Amino acid sequence: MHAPDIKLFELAPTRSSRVRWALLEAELPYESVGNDVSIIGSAALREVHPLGKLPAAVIDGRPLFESAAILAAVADLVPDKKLIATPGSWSRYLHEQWVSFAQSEMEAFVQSSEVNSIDFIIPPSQHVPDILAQNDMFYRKAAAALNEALGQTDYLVDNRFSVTDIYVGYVLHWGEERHLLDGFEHLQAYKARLMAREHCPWQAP
Ligand SMILES: N[C@@H](CCC(=O)N[C@@H](CS)C(=O)NCC(=O)O)C(=O)O
Repeated sequence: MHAPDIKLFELAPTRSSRVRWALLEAELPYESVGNDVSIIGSAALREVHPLGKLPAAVIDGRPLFESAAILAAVADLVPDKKLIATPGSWSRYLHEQWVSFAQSEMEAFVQSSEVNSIDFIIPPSQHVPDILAQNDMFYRKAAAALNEALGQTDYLVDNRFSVTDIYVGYVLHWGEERHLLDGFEHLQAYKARLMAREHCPWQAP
């Protein structure tokens, strides 16, 4: 296999850390572009991501955005590492299931809470503070279901660490900042399992 040429637009604490972690697990070298807040919305990033958001990647000259898509592309580059279920297998659909679940039922709500409480994305005059309690309620509803699932298994797909866990783990990491994992012992144990891994880039909140 030729070594793929990979550029990652990133900023350490953001969702781009998912991709950084996957690249470290994959042992694939890459060029880090940005790692400074000025990269967000820049002309260079907009050439790869239409909204100028992170992460974005260029793999062998082909642009790709959305952290879930980039994780899958990276993991598929190194099938021997088994960082994602085989394409076409039922396990791959379980990967899609948990990524979609985490994205739509959990991440969307913490993202909305963040947008409505910091002045970086939109000015405070546009904040809707009343939305925060509702966001927390929806997040915790989904977190309860995930907590139950993780009472049965250490990792989400085939009980083996994969990029599915990197994707979902970040959603938990984010929720933990808002104390949304309180009372969910299986989620806390899972999060601790992920944080104990050598390449996990996240710091305890
Ligand atoms: N669904 C996207 C989210 C991308 C996203 O919103 N990234 C944030 C950083 S974590 C960003 O670049 N925000 C800047 C902005 O909203 O202008 C993904 O997972 O890649």
